[in-house]
Amino acid sequence: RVKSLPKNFVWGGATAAYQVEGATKVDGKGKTMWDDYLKAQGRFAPDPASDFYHRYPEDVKLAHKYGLNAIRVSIAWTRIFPDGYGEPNKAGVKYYHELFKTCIENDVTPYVSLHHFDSPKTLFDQGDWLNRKNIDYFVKYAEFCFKEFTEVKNWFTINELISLSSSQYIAGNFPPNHHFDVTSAIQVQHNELLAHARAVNLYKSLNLDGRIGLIHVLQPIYPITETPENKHAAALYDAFINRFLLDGTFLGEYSDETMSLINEILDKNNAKLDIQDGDMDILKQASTQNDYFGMNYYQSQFIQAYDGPSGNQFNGTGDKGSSSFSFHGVGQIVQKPGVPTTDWDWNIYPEGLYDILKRVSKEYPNSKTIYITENGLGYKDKFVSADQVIDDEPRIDYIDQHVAALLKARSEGVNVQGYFVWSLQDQFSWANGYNKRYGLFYVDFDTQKRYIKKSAEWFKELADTMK
Ligand code: BGP
Repeated sequence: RVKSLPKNFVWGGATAAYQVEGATKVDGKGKTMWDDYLKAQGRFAPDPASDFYHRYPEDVKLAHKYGLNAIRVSIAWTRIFPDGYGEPNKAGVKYYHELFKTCIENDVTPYVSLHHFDSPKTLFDQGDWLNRKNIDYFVKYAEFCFKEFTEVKNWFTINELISLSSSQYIAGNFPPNHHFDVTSAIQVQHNELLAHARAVNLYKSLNLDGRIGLIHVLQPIYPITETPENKHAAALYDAFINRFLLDGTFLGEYSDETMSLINEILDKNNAKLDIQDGDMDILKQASTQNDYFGMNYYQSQFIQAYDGPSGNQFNGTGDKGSSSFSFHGVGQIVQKPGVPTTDWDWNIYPEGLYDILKRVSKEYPNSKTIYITENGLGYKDKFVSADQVIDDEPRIDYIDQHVAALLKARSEGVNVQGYFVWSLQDQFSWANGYNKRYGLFYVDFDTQKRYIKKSAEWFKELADTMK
C-alpha cells in the first residue's frame, strides 16, 4: 500500500512544548496560564512531564531510529518572552537553536508551532485572545522567531484554534473554565484567525526560505439519523467547530451560509461577534498565502437536534461512558451504535478522516498541501518489564485504519504529504494528566526512562517499506 508514496513523504511524531519539556521554572521561563491553575487543581503537575527539555537528544535519536523523518515541536512563548513581550530571554533562544540543530543533524525535520495552548500568564490575565492587543503581542513574538530561527523551514502559527476556544469557553476544561460562554468562544476563534493571518502576511513579506500554515483539528459532525432536524443540528455544530475556521483561513471570508448558521447559534444563546473594520481584509490577504495546512484528526461526532439547556460532563479520567455534551439550540452529542469508543469516550471512526480530507480538498483548494499533523490513540498502556516490548495493539490498529483512510483519499487525488502520529513519546495531557498515553515510546515518568512500544516497531516497518 504505502509503496505508492513518494520518497519524501513525511512520517513524523508530534509533541508540544508544555506537554513534554517539563523544566517549567528553569532558565528564566515565564509562567503560562497553566502553572498556577494546575497547582490549585492539584490533580497533576506539568513537571517533569517527559523532561524533553533535557532529554530531547535521546528522543530525537529514537525518532530517527524508528523511521521517523520529522518531528512536530512547539516553541514555548514564555521561554522566549517570559511575560509575552519585552526583551527576549537568551537561555530560551539558545535552547531552541540547540533543539533544532539536533533534529536537523539526525535527519528529523522540525515542524514548529508558535502557540500550542500555552498562553503566557501575564497575557492570559489581560484577557488572552479576547484582548485584541494579544494579537499584536503574538505577531511580535512570531516576527522575532521567524528572524531568529531561520534554520526552521516549516512553521505553524497556532495549534487547534477551536480546541483552545471551546475548551476555555464552552466545555470549561481549560482555564478560565467558562461554560457555554458563546460570545467569548466565537470571538476567540475570530481573534486567533486574525493573529494567524497577520503572522502569515508578515512571514510572506519577509521573503524567508520556508513554509507557513496553521493547524486545525477537524471533527466531522454527522446527523445520528437523516431527519431534517438532525441534519440541521449537524450543520450548526459543524459551522461552529469546523466551518467558521476553515472559511476564515482559506476563503478569507465567512460565507453567507456559514454566517447564517453561526448567527442562528449566537441568537439562540444571546451571544454576539465583533468583527472590526479591516479584519476581513487581513484574512483575505492571508487566505491564499498559506503554504500548507496541518490537519489534526482524532474523531467524528454524531448529533441529534436539541433545544434544552446546555450542559456537559467532561471525561478526563478514562472512565468509559462518563461524558455528555448538549449545546442549547445546536444539538446533543449521541453514540452511534457500532462505532467503538476509547476509554475517554472518543469515537474511533477512520471514515471521518477520509470524508474530511475529501471535503477540505474540494471546498478549500487554498489549503494546498495537507499534512495530518496529529492522529493517535489515548490508551492506558501497561508496562510489564524492562525487557518486554509494550504491547499496544489497539494503537497499531487505530493508526493502521487511519493511515488507510489517508491513503484512500490520496489515491483519489487529495494532496496529503505527511502523517504525524500523536504522540512521539508519552507525555502530559492537559485535562487528563498522565494516564492517557499516546506515545510510540513509553515514558516511565518516575525514572524518565524510555521503553519501546510495539507501535514504534510497527511504524519502523511502515517507513522501511518505502525505502
Ligand atoms: C490535541 C492537542 C494535543 C493533545 C491531543 C490529545 O487536541 O493538540 O495537545 O493533547 O489533542 O488530546 P488529549 O491530551 O486531551 O487526549
